[in-house]
Amino acid sequence: MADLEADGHFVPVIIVVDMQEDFCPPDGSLAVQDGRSIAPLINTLLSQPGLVMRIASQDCHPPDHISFANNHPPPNNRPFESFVEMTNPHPSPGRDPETKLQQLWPVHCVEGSPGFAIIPEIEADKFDLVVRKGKHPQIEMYSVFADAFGNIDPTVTMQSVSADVTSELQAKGVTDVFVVGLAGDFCVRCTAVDAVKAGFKSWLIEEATKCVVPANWEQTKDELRTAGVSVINLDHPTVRR
Ligand code: VGL
Ligand code: ZN
Repeated sequence: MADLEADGHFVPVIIVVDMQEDFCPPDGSLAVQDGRSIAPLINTLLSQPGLVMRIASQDCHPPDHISFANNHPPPNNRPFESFVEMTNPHPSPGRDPETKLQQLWPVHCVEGSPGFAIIPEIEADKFDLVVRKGKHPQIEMYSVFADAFGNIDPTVTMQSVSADVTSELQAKGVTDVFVVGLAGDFCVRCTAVDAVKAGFKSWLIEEATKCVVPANWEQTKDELRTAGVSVINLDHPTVRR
């Protein structure tokens, strides 16, 4: 990471997103192809000196979470395929549209279940903070910074997430956020985009993520770059905005 310090002031953190059993083969209910294989690289990144914080997130849902296909009636309840309307239970004027289409998933990462656990291949003792997100039954939360409606009021977001990550990073004077983990096209993408929105330089390390739908990754990368995220490769930490 030393070669990224070009413009002087560099206070980096890493956010390791959702390296949980349910997102990993062989048994995860929402297993991402080769998801487990990125653990050694993530451990290497975690041991880089100079990181002021090492943060993990855990997807953390109640059994009645809106994203679970089996919480909706047929026929529109096919995991991966169906979408349902999700309404912001905390409307506030002048904000994002108050309904969104929510993609449905198999039951995953139910708090306390085996699939909720961070995989043992990850050196979890290195984390300073473990953030649990997606706790509110009626709201999806892919990003560790904000829920699907962009709610930012702590009285609202703290029903969804266990920590106010933006404030934690600001308190440490963080400049740069490195995002890795699972899944590249969902929680990693949303976290990297929201890091930009929160005012940080946001880097997504391509070799340290895997996608639910790998075929869409090239397009996802274009969208990430448009949103201001630097998608980088470790052997070529070149920025293409
Ligand atoms: C995720 C789908 C549903 C993720 C979480 O961690 O990318 N994807 N919940
Ligand atoms: Zn989830």
